[in-house]
Amino acid sequence: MSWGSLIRLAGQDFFYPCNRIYQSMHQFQRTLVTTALPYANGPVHLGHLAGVYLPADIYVRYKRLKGEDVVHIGGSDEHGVPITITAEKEGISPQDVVDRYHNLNYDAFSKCGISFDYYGRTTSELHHKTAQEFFIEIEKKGIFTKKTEKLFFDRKADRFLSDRYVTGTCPICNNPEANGDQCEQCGTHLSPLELINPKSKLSDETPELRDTMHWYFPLGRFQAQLEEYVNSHEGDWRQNVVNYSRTWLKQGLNDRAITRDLSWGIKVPLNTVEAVGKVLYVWFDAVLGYISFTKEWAEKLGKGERWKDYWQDPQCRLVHFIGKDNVVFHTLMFPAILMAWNEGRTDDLYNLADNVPASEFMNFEGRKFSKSRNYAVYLGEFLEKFPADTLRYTIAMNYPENKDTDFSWQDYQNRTNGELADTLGNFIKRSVDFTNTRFDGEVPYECTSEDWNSLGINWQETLNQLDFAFEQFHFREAVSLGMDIARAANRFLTESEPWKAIKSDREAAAKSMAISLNFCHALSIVLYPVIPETSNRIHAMLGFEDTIEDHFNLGTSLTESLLLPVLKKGHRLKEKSEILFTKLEDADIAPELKKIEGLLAEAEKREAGIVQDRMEFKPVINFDDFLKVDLRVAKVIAAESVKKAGKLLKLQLQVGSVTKQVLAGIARYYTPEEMIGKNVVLVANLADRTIRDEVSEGMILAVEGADGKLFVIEPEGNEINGRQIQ
Ligand code: B3M
Ligand code: ZN
Repeated sequence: MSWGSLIRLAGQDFFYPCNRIYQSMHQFQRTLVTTALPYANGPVHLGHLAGVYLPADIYVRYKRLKGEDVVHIGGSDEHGVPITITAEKEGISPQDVVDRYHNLNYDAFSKCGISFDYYGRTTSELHHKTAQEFFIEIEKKGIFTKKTEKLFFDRKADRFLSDRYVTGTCPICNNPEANGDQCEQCGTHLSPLELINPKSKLSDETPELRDTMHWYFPLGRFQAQLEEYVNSHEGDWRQNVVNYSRTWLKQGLNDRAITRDLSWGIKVPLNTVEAVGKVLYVWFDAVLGYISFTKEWAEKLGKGERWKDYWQDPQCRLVHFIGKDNVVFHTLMFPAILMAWNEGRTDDLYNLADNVPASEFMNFEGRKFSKSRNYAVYLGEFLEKFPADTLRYTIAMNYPENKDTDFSWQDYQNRTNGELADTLGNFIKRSVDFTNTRFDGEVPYECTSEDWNSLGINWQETLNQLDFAFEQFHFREAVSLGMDIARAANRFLTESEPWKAIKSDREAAAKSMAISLNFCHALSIVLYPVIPETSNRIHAMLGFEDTIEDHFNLGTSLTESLLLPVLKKGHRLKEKSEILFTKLEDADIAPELKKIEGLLAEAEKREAGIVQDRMEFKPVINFDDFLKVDLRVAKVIAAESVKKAGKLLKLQLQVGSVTKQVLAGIARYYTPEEMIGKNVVLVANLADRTIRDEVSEGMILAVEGADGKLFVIEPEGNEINGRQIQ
């Protein structure tokens, strides 16, 4: 594909003519990159790395290479109910929990070369202050609303129970262990009040309903502004990001409670009776963490006001790297909070995100990562056994940009051995070794710009494509292009056979080596955003005393480093080469494969266990009882998702001459479009039920398969619509 694009390599602009499809409308002077703040409630795994931290790191490293002003802010999300639940389970304080995982995750990221400029914590004083300032500003403007609601209260524990602290039977699928916010079995989002037989997780008692007042953020007030904001990014945001946001916008935005009755969190900063015992909702504070951490970064630099250049100067581009499950918090909720701050002000106005490159998910050996089932490879543990760069490379090659991808040990081994060791590593080592032994460790020839095209690839076009790929978040393409260059260079060296040529035509051999060495250098730069440690080792082998980072910090232009060969005749290499990548033997990954076998066997056992449980049949009913159930074949003639109940589909069923509306908890497994036209089995004489203000006039039959996935039962046959099932 040819991208006719604008390439802005530091200091120089190249306009590529032809069909230029990308040119930033806005010329930004600097970039602020943020990465989702992982809950300090567990270790980060490879799925997190793939979706958020590695792509962000590749992006910021590339921008630094270009000499751009870029700051990468991340940190731990240290509030929220799951943290207090962990603390209670382990009998330690929430502070202990967050200390443990903050340090663990920060270490893992550092080992992985994720280059944060600052990695903060939402428990910091400055963050509490910042979040409270936002609350006060919005409260002062009268934007919040207050509502009194009935909430479950545990008398024994003497406290209100947030959603996660209540469990009970799911009204949709009868799962007896549904959570107050969601039923894990059918995926329906619930409110604790919808649970049948609610119980407190703290005391196992039946909680009582008590009145409690909370502050609400009226998202709907910003509906029009948010629509305009999202629409203005159609085309430059990923389609999934626009779609997720639009789904919410279409449903109409509602008030969201932004306070909770909890002791762990940021106190509501008011001296009123109402505020006693209330903290800010974790998502309200977490997104503001990006701002607080930028302030802390600036303070650490000794330039306290510098954070404003990144948040309040429209010349700064703001980019949030997140996973797809966090989209609306970053495209609707956070922007709405900032809009509320900005409203009526003329100074200290905040920028809204320019882009939100949300990833899809990377699975692990064909299944979803699951922290609760321990089906995961944790980053820190991985890096105790294997090097960071081979992981970074493999993950970049499987970047879940617009569809879910998979990490497998086999793929990791293949890429390490075939691509990194045999292609890249081998090319570099052969180039350096041969020059050392045959040319006394000196670049033996002065390459001309013509020689620079010897690989048979259009170099300028390749750089152009690379720039486009890095800038537009197409990281898989960027790294693939890098590896294509390595392949071409390796082929060039093999085909030019300097080891033979040197006997008859020393100058020809010298030329091949000089070209090869210059491509070693180019590869070290091009691949630096993905494999920075290796790039620096190549840099050292090529005889540079500094690091690649120093090089570019001192203002070396990327254009000069790549557009023409830079290693001049006579440039001295380091005397000794090193092996860049150690191949992975089958024996190295065998224990890992074994571990997965164990995990999969466990999962299967668990699933079989579910089937086992079901063999304990319900109490006997007599035939007449059974005959009371009227099962009919029905056809789905219309289907749509249900407002406020993301897991429900509203189906219109044709049953003979009658139509019925049924709400089914299957939205996670079927799109409305997939359902239309299907034959289903309907319990046609079930009493009506109202769920989320919608009437359901029956039920359709489905069966749960592996991983809790529901399959709708689809009867086949001719002219069976409306027929009774017997
Ligand atoms: N901690 C949720 C998550 O880790 C949340 C992200 C906050 S980003 C401001 O998925
Ligand atoms: Zn359920």
